[in-house]
Amino acid sequence: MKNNNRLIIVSYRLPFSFETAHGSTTLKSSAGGLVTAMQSLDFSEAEQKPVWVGCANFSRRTWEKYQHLVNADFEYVPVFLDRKTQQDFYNGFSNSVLWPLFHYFSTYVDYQERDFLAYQKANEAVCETVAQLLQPRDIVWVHDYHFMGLPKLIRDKQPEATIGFFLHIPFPSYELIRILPHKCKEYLLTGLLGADLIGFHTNDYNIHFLQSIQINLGVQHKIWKINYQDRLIRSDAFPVGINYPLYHDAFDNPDVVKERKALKEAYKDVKIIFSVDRLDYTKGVMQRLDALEAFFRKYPEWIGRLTFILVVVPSRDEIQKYGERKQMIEQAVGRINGKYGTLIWRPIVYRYGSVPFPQLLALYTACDVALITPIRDGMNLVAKEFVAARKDHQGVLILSEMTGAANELSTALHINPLDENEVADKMKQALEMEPEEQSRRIAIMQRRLKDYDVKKWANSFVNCLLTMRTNQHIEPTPLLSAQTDFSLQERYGQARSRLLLLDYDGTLVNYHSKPEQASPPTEVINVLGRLASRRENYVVIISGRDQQTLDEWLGFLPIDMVAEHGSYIKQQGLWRRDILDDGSWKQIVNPILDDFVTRCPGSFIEEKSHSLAWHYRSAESVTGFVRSRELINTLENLLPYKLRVIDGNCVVEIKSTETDKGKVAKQLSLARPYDFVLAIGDDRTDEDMFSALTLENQYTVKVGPGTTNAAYRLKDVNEVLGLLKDFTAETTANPW
Ligand code: GDG
Repeated sequence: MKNNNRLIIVSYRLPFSFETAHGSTTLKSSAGGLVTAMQSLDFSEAEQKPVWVGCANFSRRTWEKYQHLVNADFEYVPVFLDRKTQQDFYNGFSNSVLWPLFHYFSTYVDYQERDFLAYQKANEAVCETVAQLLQPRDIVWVHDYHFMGLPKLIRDKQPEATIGFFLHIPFPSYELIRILPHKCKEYLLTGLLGADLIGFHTNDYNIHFLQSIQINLGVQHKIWKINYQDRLIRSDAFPVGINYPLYHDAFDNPDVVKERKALKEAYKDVKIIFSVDRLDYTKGVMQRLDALEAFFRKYPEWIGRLTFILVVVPSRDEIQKYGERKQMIEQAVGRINGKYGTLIWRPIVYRYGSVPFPQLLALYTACDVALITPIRDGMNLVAKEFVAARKDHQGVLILSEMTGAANELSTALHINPLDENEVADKMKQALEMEPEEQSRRIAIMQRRLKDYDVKKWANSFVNCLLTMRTNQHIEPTPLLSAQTDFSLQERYGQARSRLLLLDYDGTLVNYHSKPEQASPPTEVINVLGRLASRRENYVVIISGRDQQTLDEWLGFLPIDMVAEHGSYIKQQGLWRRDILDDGSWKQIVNPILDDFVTRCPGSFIEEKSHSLAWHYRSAESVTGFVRSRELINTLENLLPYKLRVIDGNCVVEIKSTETDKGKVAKQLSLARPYDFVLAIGDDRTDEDMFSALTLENQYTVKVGPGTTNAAYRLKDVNEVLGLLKDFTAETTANPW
């Protein structure tokens, strides 16, 4: 990485540990996807040595005595947690709650309050360490589910810090996130929102995250950009790559060649199927063994003609679910070997323990088939490494469609890991595949892996993070009342022809739990009447309401009106329809809304000529909000019907895309050469109007808080009425 910002990596694990045997201590490298990815980065052109902060699984004394054994690529900073915190944080909340939940193993979740406290404590301890190291131009890159609270903790201490977060495991559907106690959800999601950039392996994970913050925190996004507490945050997909040349060139590495020769010799009479994973229930090892059994059952002619080399790397063995898994795997291996093996042939060669790099590469390059069957996997680097290693363009990859890698490795044989018959059939297809076909498939995948390798991944993440930082601060929309060098009243006073576009609900009158009761008070009628009586003024009420209601409430005033967001326009006393939509889509949408009314007590449907609105203002607030998110998700499938779903203020409205307030506002503003155009509104639909009016003499005002395209803001309905009254009290003599 070529960069003059120092990189501080934070991950649970440091890439090494110390092992003491027979009185001597040696350094042991850690295996695992994250470590592999980080160690593949090239910092030779970086101006400052990168720092790696992680939890120590060795004592302070060991570190002081043996830190000289560690390579000098990084400045390593271990964080020492007390044993209990470490245990509850790592084995507890991280690996008995987050890991199973995020991999959709919700029944494996074992939530304990003390573990969550330890998780917070560990995040705080790491935050302390990072805060002490942090210099102004540093980039902090936090990795994985162990430290989801960390970005916010760092941000609270150092508001100007540049912080990225990358999740190496799946981010599950919000339905899974719902399972977590409220305080955990809030801690984790607001924790992540402390970052400037949040990265995931796939778009699906990103969308799940965005839905979760919307549903749980009410935080919206606009095309992957989140405006949160006046900061702009981006969340996006960055599929992790591998160090392509390392794996590709290893084919000719003398140690690998030697090991491969030995393997080929040992297995010269059989085909080799290979797999390697950490011992983890997500990796689908049991399903793989079931599939092997199914394969021998279905295709007995293969008995005695293949060997499955199964390498399982120890992992998290203090957690019961992992210990159990080991026993289950070993029993299944014993059963299959006992059932199908002969005195001179064993179907499975099982190794429990990690293998050195040359041996791993020899296995990648000697095998005929790599069988990778996770039930869920954020990415899966093994699949990518296998493909990259095949410089000979031979070998077939069988890959679970439940891995993030399946998105990129399109010419692998994809399988559903639960379908043992399908896996068995694909094994047969792989074992019998012609060399040309193998080569064609491998070549396509290699191109992708070579183009988007680990360096590209890290660079695109860091560059995107730096860009976010540069564009970061959002100027909050200024309050009209706080303007010192600009007076809207003055501009109004100086203008000789004015167009006033005023939204109704939430702008001229406050929201009412029953919309039909929000009739205009005398104060509003008076102010509108006075404004409309000035010959320079053209006053238009631009609303989502229907014509009848607007007519009944305001029809006697000398003003024009726009109903149903532009579907009807009343000018010179006559209503005209401005839309072709025949409303036939309502037959489809109405039953869906009915269902939501039943499931959300207090909500109701309002039917208008060209739109349907589901109001949830009177429903219990959390239920209403959650149901509204569900409804929006459901309705998104209707977009082919040329419908627009508007996420309004306690209302979800469905209308034709033919017209909106923006189109009408533009049309009205162009009808005459006005020298003062003012649009005031409070809701999502008014944003169309604000975006459409951008000329110098066009003034847009949003009522209330929230992101907006408007140029100014007023606090509430009272301020709107105050402004309009100021206009009517205008004494400035018109020069014309
Ligand atoms: C997490 C996510 C995501 C394994 N055994 C040996 C060994 N390894 C190396 C492999 C590979 C890495 O460990 C395993 O990576 P995976 O991606 O397959 O799986 P996780 O450890 O679960 O990683 C995963 C990853 O993070 C990166 O974001 O892909 O979805 O779960 O590099 O080569 N290396 C050696 N001997 C072994 O025995 N030398």
